Amino acid sequence: MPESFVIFMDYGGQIVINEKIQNVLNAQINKEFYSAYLYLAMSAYFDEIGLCGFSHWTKVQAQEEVDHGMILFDFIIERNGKVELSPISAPDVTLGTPLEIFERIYEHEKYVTSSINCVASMSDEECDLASRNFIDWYIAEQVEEERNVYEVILNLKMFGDDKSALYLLDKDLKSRVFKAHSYN
Ligand code: OFO
Repeated sequence: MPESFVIFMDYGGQIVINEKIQNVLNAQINKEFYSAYLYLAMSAYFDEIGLCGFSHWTKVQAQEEVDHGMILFDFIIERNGKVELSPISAPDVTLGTPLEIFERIYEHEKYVTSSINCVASMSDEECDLASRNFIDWYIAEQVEEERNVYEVILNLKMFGDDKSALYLLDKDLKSRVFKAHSYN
């Protein structure tokens, strides 16, 4: 019997989460909360420079990231696993123009996508189908997130130095509404 199957059971015969998957899910919780910090730092900066719509958009994104972390948290508990919270690093905030910041967001989301993909492949390798099924939601969510960020980048590139276009985009980003997701 492969080792990964043995650790599905605890001493009471209860089904528990695969330990390797538990570790990567715990690491993913940390990445989601770090993402929330990063977006909050950007939100504060946008507010400082008077781009209230950009500030609102990144603040809503921070709420979404907390949500993503909490869904992972609830899943580990649901699978009788152990949540392990590690320190959240201060965000490395090298701020610049809205375009530079959104390009940075895009790179960050691509990094998160690769991390989610690793959780999916590890779940396959470990035959942990419950986790594999669970992580599908994140895979779809990353496609949407990357696209949303990319659209803002396209707009910013198209507008160039046009301040009135930036003003209109700022107004548009202000309309973003936070939608809570949940596990279960
Ligand atoms: Fe920005 O994404 Fe979470 O998962």
